[in-house]
Amino acid sequence: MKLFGYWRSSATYRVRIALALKELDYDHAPVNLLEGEQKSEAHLARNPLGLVPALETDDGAVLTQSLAIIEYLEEQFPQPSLLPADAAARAAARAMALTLASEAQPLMNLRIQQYLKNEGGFDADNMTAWLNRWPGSAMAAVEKQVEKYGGKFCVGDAPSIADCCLVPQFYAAARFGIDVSDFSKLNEINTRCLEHPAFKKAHPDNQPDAVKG
Ligand SMILES: N[C@@H](CCC(=O)N[C@@H](CS)C(=O)NCC(=O)O)C(=O)O
Repeated sequence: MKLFGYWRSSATYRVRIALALKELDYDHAPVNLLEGEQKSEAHLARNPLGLVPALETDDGAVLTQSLAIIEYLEEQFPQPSLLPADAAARAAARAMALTLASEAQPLMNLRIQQYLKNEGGFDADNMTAWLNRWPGSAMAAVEKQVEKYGGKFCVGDAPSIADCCLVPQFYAAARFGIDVSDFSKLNEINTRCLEHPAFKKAHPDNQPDAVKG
């Protein structure tokens, strides 16, 4: 398999965590977002939305959308499972993943921040307020869900698709100044995940295209 992505992209990071938890090998194919490579003809052929990640499978299929890719990996490589056995817990894990991937991260994406700055006249303070208001409130909702379903990880005591989304969201929150100090359960789980070997392997700093310093 070949993963087209970017070291600091949250959505790519989610897929890297899933691949690492399932101990799957793959090739890295960096797409440099700061140089606009996501809008190149070659990448648009992979993903017409002009976003990363995209996963090329061993059969030559090219998959997009991080959660769809993780569900594909789950179906093709079921063990260890990233979905809880209990149906309600499984729905909770998917709900947390969706809240982070569709309610939080899209509102802090590069193209959105560029639009707010260049066409919306946002200065640094407006941007911080936006990020805390929208992605921050989605994270607050996940804190409540984790209070109900969480254990050592977001749902129960094993890493799931929800943790694949939580850790990249924390990484992005730190980069962009979202205050996470009220999210005590999420902080505890994020810290535990960061000590897990699969999450370490998937960390942005440990990627071949990482820019040091
Ligand atoms: N819903 C998509 C989101 C993908 C996405 O937003 N990717 C970002 C990086 S995390 C991107 O490619 N941004 C490029 C840009 O904004 O131009 C997924 O989960 O895969």
